Amino acid sequence: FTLSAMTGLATSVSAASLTVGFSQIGSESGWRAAETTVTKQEAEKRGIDLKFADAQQKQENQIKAIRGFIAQGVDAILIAPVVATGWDAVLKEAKEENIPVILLDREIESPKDLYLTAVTSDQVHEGKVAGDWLVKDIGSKDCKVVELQGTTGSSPAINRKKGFEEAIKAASNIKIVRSQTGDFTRTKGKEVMESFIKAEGGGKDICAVYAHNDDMAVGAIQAIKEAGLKPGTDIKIVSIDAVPDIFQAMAKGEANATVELTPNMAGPAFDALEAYLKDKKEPPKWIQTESKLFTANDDPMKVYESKKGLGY
Ligand code: GZL
Repeated sequence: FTLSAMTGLATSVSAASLTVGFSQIGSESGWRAAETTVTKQEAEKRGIDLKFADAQQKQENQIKAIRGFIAQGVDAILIAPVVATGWDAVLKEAKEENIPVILLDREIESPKDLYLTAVTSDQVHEGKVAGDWLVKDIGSKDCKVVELQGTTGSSPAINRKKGFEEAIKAASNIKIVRSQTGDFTRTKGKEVMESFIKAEGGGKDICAVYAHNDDMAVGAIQAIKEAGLKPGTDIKIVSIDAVPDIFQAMAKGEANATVELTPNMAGPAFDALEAYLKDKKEPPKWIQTESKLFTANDDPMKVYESKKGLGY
């Protein structure tokens, strides 16, 4: 091969590259920011032309962006759906134009023929892993838990609550006494935790916080410290995502456990899309990513270092 022939080959392949629209929820958490970074890296690696739209966590902005992608005639659409309902109409419009849709990191309640596949973790399992850790850590001690829920109506908020409640059901000594959404953000997580502390004897009656993501847990840690209590010892902290900052907190003894969620949903999504478009290979309706428990005993600063460069 001469160099020019090689370059020619390369450009001809990239000329046939795909154009994919990505309707992203927003940047409400460190994990979400990492997912955006990794999705752009995965597209770049494959020579995919990615059209990115940030919805600032509003479903109507996502639907507008999806309609824009359909009008542009993109080859496929990625959606991280902020909530689980209200997608049927716009997904039918994409289907009418034969534009395959892939869901990232959250499920929806629409009929499964309206999307090609969903790349998500098992969020009920995540909640169960978190609850099982707490049951083991607490033993037979009476424990009042406060819960910081994710975005109301989102599949992770619904499923993580369900899984955690399943895990603690048999432990009559462990009770969720307060539960409210912190919308997956640090700011809201801190605000809601402040109200829980006020309502529960200045916080001394609270034994543990279960936060549906690490960002809300980090907000709660701040509120607990400002109330003069020690997060990680006076009040146990268990959450989900495994973002770098939760490992820094663990290293300081201020957090106890997290369930890992990979920000790389796009890799499996693009692989399934290319197999579908090139060889008409139908993927399964669900591509599951794994969930791994990390605690303060797992060398947190080593894990923290390993997560550098992923765009958190
Ligand atoms: C879960 C994902 C959640 C993350 C949060 O799969 O949708 O959204 O756990 C993010 O950090 O806001």
